[in-house]
Amino acid sequence: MRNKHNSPEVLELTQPGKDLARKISDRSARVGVIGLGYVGLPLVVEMAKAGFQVTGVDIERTKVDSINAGISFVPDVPSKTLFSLVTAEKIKATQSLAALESLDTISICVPTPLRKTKDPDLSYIIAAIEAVRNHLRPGQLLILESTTYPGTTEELVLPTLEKSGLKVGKDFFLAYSPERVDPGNRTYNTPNIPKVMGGVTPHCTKLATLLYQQFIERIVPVSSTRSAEMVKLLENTFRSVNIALANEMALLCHNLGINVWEVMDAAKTKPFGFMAFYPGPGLGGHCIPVDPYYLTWKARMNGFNPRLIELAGEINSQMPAFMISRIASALNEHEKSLKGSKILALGVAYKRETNDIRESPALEVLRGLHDKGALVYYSDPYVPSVVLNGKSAKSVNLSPEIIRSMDCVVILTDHSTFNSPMIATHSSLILDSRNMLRDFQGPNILRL
Ligand code: SAJ
Repeated sequence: MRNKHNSPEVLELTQPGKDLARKISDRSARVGVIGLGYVGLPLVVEMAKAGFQVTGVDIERTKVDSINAGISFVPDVPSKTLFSLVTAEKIKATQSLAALESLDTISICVPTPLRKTKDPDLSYIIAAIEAVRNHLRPGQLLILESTTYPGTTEELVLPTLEKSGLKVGKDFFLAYSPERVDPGNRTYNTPNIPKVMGGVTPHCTKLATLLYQQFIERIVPVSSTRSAEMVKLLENTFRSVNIALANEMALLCHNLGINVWEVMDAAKTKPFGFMAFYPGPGLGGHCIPVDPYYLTWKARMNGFNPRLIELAGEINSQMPAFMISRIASALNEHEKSLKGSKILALGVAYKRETNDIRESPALEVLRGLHDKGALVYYSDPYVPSVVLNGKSAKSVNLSPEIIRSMDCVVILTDHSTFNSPMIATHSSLILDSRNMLRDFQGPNILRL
C-alpha cells in the first residue's frame, strides 16, 4: 500500500489494534471459532497447536460434548490430537454465546447452503454475526470464512456489527478469508493450504494476517473482502465449469462411439496448458453444486447474465437423467425393461472415500430408477443405510451370488474398497460412470 508520497504506508494501529497485535504475538489472545464442522474443528486444533487458548462455539450440543470429551467427529482430525489438546485445556467447546465476549478473535465457519429456490441462505451467517454483535467490544477481530457471494462482508456483516456503535478498523477489525478445506486430502490440510485474506481496512488485513500466520504457512493478502470472497467462488466455479465440459465430452463421445476416458487420460499427458477433469453421474457435495449459485445470484442482482456458469450447472444436473437413459438402453439391448429389473448401485456417497451423501447424484439416479419401476439395491461400505423414496434401504454386502442375481450393476462412486475383479467377473451387465473398471474389458462392461 503506498501513500501520496509514494513511500510504503506505515500502518499506525489504533490502541485496540496494538493491544491485539501484542496478544496475538505472545499467544495471550483468547481466540474462538463459531461453527465446529469439517472446517471449524481443524481450525480450532491448529490454533491450539500454535499455543492459543481456543474456544469453539456451536449450536449442536452433541458436537460440543464430543469435543470436550476429546472425541473427534471429523475424519481429518484424529481424536488422539483433540484429546491431548482438550486435556491440556487449550481447547474448550461451548454452546454459550456469552463466551464470545471474552474472546479477542472470532473466526466464523458456519454453513452457507442454498434455499429450495436456489438462492443463497445466509441465515447461519446472520445468526452468528448477530450473536457477535451482541457481545462486540473494542479490540476484537472477526474473520468470516464461510463461502459466500462478493459483498456479503461489507454489505451485510459490517453494517450489522457497526450497529453496536463501534467503528471498523478503529475499534474492531473485520476480514474475509475463504476456507479451502478439502476433506480427506492426505497432502493438503489447514496449515499448508495458502490462506487468502481480505480486510475491510488495511489495519483489518494486517491483524487478520498476523493471527493466521501463527499457524498457516502462507497468507495471501488481497485488497478487499470482495476480492477474497470472489477468489473462493472462482475456484469452485472453475471446477463446476470444467466438470461440465468433461460431462459434455462424455455425451459427445458416447454419440460418436469414442471412449471419453481414454481421450481424457491421453489429453492429460500434455505437460502444460491442460488439466484433467472426469465425467460422472453428476455433481455432489455441499460446495461445488452450491457455490456457483451464490455467484450467479449476485451477478443477476447486478444485472449481469452469467451464461457460461449457468449452462455448466444445467449440463451437470442433467447427468443423473443421462445415466438412467443409458441403463434403460443397456437393459433394452438384453430384451429387458427398466420396470421390474433388479439394479444394484455401487456407491451412493457423492465422491470416493467419503460417507457424505449431501447432494449426491447417486441418490438422484436411484430415485429415478425406483420411480420407473426398477427394483433398486445399493452397496456402499461408507454408507450403511439411506432413505430412498421414504423408505430406509440398507447397503448390501457384495458377493458373487448377489451380483449374479442382478440384471444390471451401476457404478456410481468408485470407492477403492470395491472388489473390481469380482464385480467385472460376475456381473451380466455393468454401466461404469467412474471408469472404476478401467483395467477390465468385456461385452458386459459399458462405460459413461
Ligand atoms: N467430480 C466430477 N469430476 C471431476 C471432479 C469431481 O464429476 O473431475 C464430482 C465429484 O464426484 C463430486 C463433485 O464433483 O460429486 C465435487 O467434487 P470435488 O472433487 O470438487 O470435491 P469436494 O466438493 O469435496 O471439495 C471441493 C474441494 N475439492 C478439490 O479441490 C479437489 C475444493 O474445491 C474445496 O476445498 C471444497 O470443494 C470446498 O469446500 O469448497
